[in-house]
Amino acid sequence: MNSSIQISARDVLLIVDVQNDFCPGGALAVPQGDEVVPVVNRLAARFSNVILTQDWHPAGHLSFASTHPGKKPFERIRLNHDEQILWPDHCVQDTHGAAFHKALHAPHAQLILRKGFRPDIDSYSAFRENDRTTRTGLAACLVERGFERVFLAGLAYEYCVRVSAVDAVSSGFRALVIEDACRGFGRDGAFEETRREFARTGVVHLKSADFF
Ligand code: VGL
Ligand code: ZN
Repeated sequence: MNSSIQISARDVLLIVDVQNDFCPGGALAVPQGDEVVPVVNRLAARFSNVILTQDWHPAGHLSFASTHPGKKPFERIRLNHDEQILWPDHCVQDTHGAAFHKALHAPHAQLILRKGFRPDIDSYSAFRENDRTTRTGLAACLVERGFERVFLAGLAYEYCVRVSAVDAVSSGFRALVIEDACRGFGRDGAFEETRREFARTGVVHLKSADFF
């Protein structure tokens, strides 16, 4: 049994990308992605400080396969800074797919951090875009607010949750991922690789039961 977690004023819950397109029926559905919603809702009710992230791409975004003639979703292309996986069009600004799941309930959320809005840079992380240099401003915001621990939940475990958690640590925060409040695609050993990276970088794993 883990000892239960005491939440303080220096803690923030970061709810990552609980949007229609990442849930069953969406354009880039994470299997059972919608199952995080009740878990996240229960957790959010425990935290005074909640921040939501929202993947928020313009039409024709660089990460969309449809932007690259002849390319198909899930193919990879080489960019100056990195390799880019090409995704189906998803989370296009101001569409139903980009909206939060309708049962997500965190009315006291204090900030909605939109990311991936630059046409030519993808952003998995809530802290730093995929060129790894463009900052989103979230770290400065959390510092100014006096937060020390960032608890993470949401979608997708091995993409946006993973990179946000690792970047939280490299931005000077403690990062704690609430595993059963996340779902991922789970291709090719991605969960194991993510857990190894968490172990290496000091990201802590928790279960939602640790809060209740
Ligand atoms: C995500 C792929 C593309 C995520 C966002 O939220 O994990 N994954 N855009
Ligand atoms: Zn995206």
